[in-house]
Amino acid sequence: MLNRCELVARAAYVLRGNSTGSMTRAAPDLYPHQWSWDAAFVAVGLAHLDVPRSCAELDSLFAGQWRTGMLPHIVFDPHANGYFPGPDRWACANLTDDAPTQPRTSGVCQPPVHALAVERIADVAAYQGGAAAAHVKEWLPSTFDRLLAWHRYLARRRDPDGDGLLTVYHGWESGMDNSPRWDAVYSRVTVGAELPLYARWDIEVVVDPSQRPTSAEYDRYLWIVERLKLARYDDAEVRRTAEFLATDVFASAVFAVANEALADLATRLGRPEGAELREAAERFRRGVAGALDPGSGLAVDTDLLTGAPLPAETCAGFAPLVCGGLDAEQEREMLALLRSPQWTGHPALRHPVLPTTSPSSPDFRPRAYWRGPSWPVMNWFVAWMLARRGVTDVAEALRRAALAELSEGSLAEYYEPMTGEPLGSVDQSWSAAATLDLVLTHAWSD
Ligand code: 2M8
Repeated sequence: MLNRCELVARAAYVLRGNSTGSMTRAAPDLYPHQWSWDAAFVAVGLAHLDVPRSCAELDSLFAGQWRTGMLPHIVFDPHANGYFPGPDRWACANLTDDAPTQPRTSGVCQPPVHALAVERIADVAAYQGGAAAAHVKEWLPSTFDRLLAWHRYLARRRDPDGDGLLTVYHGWESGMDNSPRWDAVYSRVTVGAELPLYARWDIEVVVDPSQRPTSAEYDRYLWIVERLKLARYDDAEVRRTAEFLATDVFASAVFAVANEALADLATRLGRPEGAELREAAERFRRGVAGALDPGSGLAVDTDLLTGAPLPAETCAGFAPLVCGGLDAEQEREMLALLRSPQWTGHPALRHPVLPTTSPSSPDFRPRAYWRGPSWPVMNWFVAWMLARRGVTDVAEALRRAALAELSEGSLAEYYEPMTGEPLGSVDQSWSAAATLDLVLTHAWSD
């Protein structure tokens, strides 16, 4: 077990090792490119070490921003090979002028945590003062513009009817790829014989296939990519032809609170968009609160092709705790559920962390990627959002549990929640970032 100082040193070493100079690989072998929400989280970790490098991380990601404002889920490193599907399979710039030709990118997006990362980076820089604070002051105005374009893309194209819930076109967009949240939606996706052949990279790196999605799941992932390509990644055409179309309650909660952070930034920069952003924050907060399922006590996604709710006992159901919006009693009940034996209070858990699926659910698989393991990045993010909303006792309990899990030192992508066994990739960048922020923010905010 590493102590706090050793953990911080280890995390800094991992981020240094995964850096190509201006971008950080999400993981050394499994994910040799820059992923969107990973990059935002990594930038927060880096801020504690080197503020200009942290800003450069986000600049590198934003270099891949589409003309529509969409921030793609992968910005490919031209010097890295291996990962599948790579830029040739996505073929974005061949199919639409909205995609940049350089850097090459994927054609879907991920949860919009970026404005929250920028808020945190600005706070860390302000704490450090001097050159760090001066650097961020220079960097913020152009970053605000890029974030605004990203938020307008989401508000307009991913919630065209204004009900305060973002639409996703692929499970990858949720970041929780094989979560039981999406089982019913995927079960209706029929893979055509014309799916081009492919070879998976992930199971070359993670040799125990039970820790990764199945082949049948991968076929569907790749099939949806082909459907998006047929629609030339055009949002209206995708909606018209999609086989996978759902609301994402967790991404919507992220978006609510990210709009609030961006509105605060607008005020700070004297920009006129503050009211528009606060209105968006309220609209999505209402949308998320309205998705509460009184039966399970969790918020649920909706299958937009059938109109059916998608009940699942996953960590995404706690979305209202990320953004607020419940009435006082509902909030109390949701916090009690979070701490109950169904979740962080489950007696068999090694640490009181938040597993990705409830250990009491029939869907729970303790080693299977987003179907049960505990993810340091989720524990950190939920603790951070709770603390941001002033729910400090629950945030602190989660923070301690996350650090206890991480202190075995491999900074794994995810953990078997009953045994604490590290799973997936080791030296995962966002687990290192989580470690740095969980230890160091606490140190300076005390
Ligand atoms: C995982 O997703 C990628 C596809 O985007 C994969 O499995 O190949 C997810 O955990 C996702 O949330 C994460 O951003 C990405 C990189 O860490 O890996």
